[in-house]
Amino acid sequence: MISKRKFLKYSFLGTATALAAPPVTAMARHHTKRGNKPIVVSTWNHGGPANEAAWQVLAEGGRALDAVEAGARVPEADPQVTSVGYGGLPDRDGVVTLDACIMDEKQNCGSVAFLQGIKHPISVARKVMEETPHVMLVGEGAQRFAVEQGFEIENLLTPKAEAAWREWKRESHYQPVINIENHDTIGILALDQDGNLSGACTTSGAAFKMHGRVGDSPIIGAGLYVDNEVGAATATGMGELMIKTVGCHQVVELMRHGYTPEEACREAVERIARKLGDYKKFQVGFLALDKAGNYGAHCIHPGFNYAVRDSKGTQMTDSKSKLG
Ligand code: SD4
Repeated sequence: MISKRKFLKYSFLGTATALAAPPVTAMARHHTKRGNKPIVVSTWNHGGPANEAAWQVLAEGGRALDAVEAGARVPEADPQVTSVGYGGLPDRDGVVTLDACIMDEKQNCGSVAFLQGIKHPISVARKVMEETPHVMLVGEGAQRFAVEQGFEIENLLTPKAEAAWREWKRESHYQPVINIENHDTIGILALDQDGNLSGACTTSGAAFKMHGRVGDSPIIGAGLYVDNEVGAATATGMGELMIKTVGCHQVVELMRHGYTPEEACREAVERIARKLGDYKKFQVGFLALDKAGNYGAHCIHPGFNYAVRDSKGTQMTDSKSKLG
């Protein structure tokens, strides 16, 4: 007897194959037992401390939404993390501009983009979600809203980030670097004791980007997506590739059709590779968590890693990659 889940998976694979998608049936799986909750997963080495903050919330029976916000705030406040929040590398004009979004188990979401001078964009994104009828605020409007909500305007450009920008300006050569210092955007996904999922994503974006550039991280469906029936996904790397393929929405939809989190992330990378001819120049990493607490990742180039925290403890895992 073929189960309904398997039937859906294989019928979907049949359709996908007809559309030239290679089947991904023979992959190694990061399958944990059903019902591995609570659990939190997040991108890169800075995911470790972020997960610990999230775990404090989850272990006490708190909500996944509170957990992912608490976790995302850790690298946002850390001046040593040059890709998120305070201390983030600026754009070409020397201005730190931040992108973030958050999504809960009820399909609510909030987002800020091109936000300046506010250390915790993830908390502003949550305020957008909870205190406005909108999903996304950008730039000066987002900053004004943040101030109205009690956030302080601060100088986010640290001496370290400014020095890196001055060094970059000597040549002003814009070439995205794969696995910059082996840490990048934080995307964090949690499943709480009640079995609810939430996610958050926050970044200073691509270093030395054009002024006004917005990446995938604040775009629901591109840098983050949560569907409480199925699972959640987040992304890191060159955001333009995730926006062009609506990557995280795709990962969640693949899980809906029976792909494991790792298989779904792999297929999202494969789709980028099939559609975007210059994909080898960039890094992209997807990380996914399903409703049962199974997780997995996939990326283009080796070097992307992620942190997992559950009742068994903390672990860092290197993602499998398409190349290398
Ligand atoms: C962006 N995905 O702005 C984010 C940041 C990042 O390599 O991960 N950059 O495209």
